[in-house]
Amino acid sequence: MDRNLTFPVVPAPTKIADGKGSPLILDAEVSVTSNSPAAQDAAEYLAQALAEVGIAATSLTPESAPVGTQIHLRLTSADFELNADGLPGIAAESYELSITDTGAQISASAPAGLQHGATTVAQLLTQAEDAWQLPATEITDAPRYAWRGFSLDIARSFTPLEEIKEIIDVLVDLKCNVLHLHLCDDQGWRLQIRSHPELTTISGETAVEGGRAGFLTQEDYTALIDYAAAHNVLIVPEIDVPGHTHALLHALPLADVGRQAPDPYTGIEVGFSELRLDDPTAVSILTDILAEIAELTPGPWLHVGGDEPLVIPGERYATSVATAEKLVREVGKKAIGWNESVRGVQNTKTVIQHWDHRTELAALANAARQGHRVIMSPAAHVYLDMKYTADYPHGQDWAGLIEVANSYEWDPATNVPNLDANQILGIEAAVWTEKIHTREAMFEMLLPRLASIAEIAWSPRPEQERELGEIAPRLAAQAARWERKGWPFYRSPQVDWSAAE
Ligand code: TNX
Repeated sequence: MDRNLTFPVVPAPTKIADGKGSPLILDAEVSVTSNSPAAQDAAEYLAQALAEVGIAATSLTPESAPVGTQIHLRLTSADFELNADGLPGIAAESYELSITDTGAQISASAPAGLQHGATTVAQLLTQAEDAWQLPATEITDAPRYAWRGFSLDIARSFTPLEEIKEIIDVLVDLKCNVLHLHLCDDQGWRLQIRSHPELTTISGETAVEGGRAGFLTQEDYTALIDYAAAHNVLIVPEIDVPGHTHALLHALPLADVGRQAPDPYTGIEVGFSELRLDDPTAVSILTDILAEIAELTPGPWLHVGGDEPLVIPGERYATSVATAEKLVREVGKKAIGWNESVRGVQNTKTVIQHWDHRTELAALANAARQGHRVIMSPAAHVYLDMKYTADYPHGQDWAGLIEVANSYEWDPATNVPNLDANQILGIEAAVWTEKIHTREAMFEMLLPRLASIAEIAWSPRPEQERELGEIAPRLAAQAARWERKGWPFYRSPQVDWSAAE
């Protein structure tokens, strides 16, 4: 087995040098030091991870004198900026970690790299003879894809702010860096919009049957962005149009296209609603919404949905997509659209998010050939609202059952025939919440499968096809950590959880 699979780290690091020498024993005080104030978030994160298992660790500012064992965070560059995609980029997320029996050092050219080194250290901790220790090693690590995301549907069933922050903690632990928020759908509207308060005063109160209602105030949303940014995670908001818009139409009846306010929708069917973007009132409402969200969102993206236009005539759908794409540009952002958007997009800067294995594959490959970049979210592998097994209590099964093996044994570079792999920006997993209504269920859907997907997104592609056996022992090794953190996970029979106990 490759050396880089032997340590209990998920996603597997790119390169682990042979660890010779004695481990670093952490039985006394530990100082997490750094050479720059910009390293402070990562230093605090690491000190907290050490403290979580009972190690007497503190993070120090660059000026203070260290006490006890030192873990040093070294920024090798003074200037780092997010790139045009709002991401640190592959070089800035890379890091080196060196551990000897006297101390450890993480070096990186940007805070994001230090953060990733810190999560590796946290996962490398093992307990031996009453003291925590780290193995002697040299790790050089870098992500395969720049975009390693998770899409969370807070529209069908709401996820409150504190739970979204916990989900960000999970993303960070797995070196993921994008949280895409599906903010509205037929069943509810989840972000306060000051120019149209009815969106949340009315449709913030509705949800799918059995789901949670509620919404994020603009202060909540900003707090979420700040929390994410401190952990090097980019927030991508989605306003899904022209379909999936029943909650908007329920809150803001558009009389001039002949609509009365329809009743709230609490079912789980998709594809029946339409916001008519050939109507100036609808366009002006959408403009207000996108402008407000653009103002609140530092990241460069506005996702405008475009999925499942099942009742919308083809030409009108294509024009609607082009209109939404243009409005996004006018408020100074870049657009992302689901698969179907290839029927209407005009600008090759617009990113296409692939999800449906049943349609649009040739058109997707063609769009990539024209220059569109693609985010890979193939439902059969990464839609984590799919059940693990037929009798699993939560979730759906329209894209098939996704046991841990299905989440691991695939590759984005070969998933869509004739898709130019160079156009793949990265991967996004998703949880849709028609049937996921509690924190417990959400975490069980995520873990362990999100760890598999994070590994595909981060670790180099192996020469052989991936096999579950490569990751299973390392998933088992996370169980004790997940339990300590209070993160529920599914004890899939495909993983021998006792191996790590
Ligand atoms: C398909 S993914 C959808 C969602 C549903 C999901 C359920 C996508 C772009 N559309 O509206 O919630 O399936 O798994």
